[in-house]
Amino acid sequence: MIHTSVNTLLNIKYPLIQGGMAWVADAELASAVSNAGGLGVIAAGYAPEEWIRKEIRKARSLTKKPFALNIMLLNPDAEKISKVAIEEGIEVIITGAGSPGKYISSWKDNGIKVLPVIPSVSIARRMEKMGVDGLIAEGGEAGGHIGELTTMSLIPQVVDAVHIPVIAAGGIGDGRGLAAALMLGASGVQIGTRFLVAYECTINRAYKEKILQAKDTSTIVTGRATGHPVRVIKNQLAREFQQLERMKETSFEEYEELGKGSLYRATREGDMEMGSIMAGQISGLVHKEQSCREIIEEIFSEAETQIIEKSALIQEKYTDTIKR
Ligand code: TUI
Repeated sequence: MIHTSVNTLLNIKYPLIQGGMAWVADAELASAVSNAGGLGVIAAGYAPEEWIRKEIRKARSLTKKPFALNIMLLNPDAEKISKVAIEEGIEVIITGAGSPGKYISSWKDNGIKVLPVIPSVSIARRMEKMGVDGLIAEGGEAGGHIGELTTMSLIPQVVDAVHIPVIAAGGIGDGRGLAAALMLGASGVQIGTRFLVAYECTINRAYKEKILQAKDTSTIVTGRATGHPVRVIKNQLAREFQQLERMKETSFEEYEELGKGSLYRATREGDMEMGSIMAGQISGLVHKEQSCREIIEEIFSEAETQIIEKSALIQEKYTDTIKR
């Protein structure tokens, strides 16, 4: 069994956190992941306060296990969402796209564990000083809003810089990815893209088909010029974003106008041309639909096999001829 500090910290069977994907991660997905032994996550994203409260209550009715709320800090309503989380007795808060500094004391006072997503060593250090419980270090292979570094370079550098558990995210989609993340020093993984095609994931059918059909080069990063780079599957909207970026005079407002509501259009309405199909580079590896339980159990059994096989290579004194 793969058992780390993350199992103990979060009181879960497998050190795996589901990605907090906005307009994707609802009560149904979160409770399925938690019931399967991972940490399910409801993503607040840009959703209305009442939707968030309703999903938290629904998840409580679907699982007795802990689950998290992901608060995307670019949302101007983050303060209100923080209040909802406290009122509803959320056990774990994951933050993205900003610093949770001003909320930490009230979250800690309410016994909430805090795990920020971070894209660099300097931000990791700053958040450790704020008293967070662990860090989710996310490489640019991930879908959605991303940082500059790759998972391979980011994880070991963050692990060396801090004394709290580090969870790896970005580009991890199977047991090999999990085993590699553990080798880099991570104590767990956060996986998003693979759960997009879970039976319990309620997004539009067309979105799932895009992931199932994706290949290694299907995603691109748009919005670097705005300072908010976002990884998406290529489509008409992504091409229009790229065109705007080539025209230097394009204002931030023009980007915003093109992006507004685009994630909802893709995930819920199935608009595959003018919707924003956020997904990670590992989409090319995701070929089959499964239940959350099948996904998680397969990932962990594959990682265990990988670790046992690779250590057998060493024990057999093949140390200088490792070819696999
Ligand atoms: O947040 C994400 N991924 C996301 S959020 C999202 S919703 C969205 N919709 C439209 C446009 C943009 C986003 C879709 N995907 N990942 C976590 C993440 N956090 N990646 C990078 C960061 C991050 C970046 C800077 C965290 C902290 C940070 O700086 C904090 C500081 O103190 O400066």
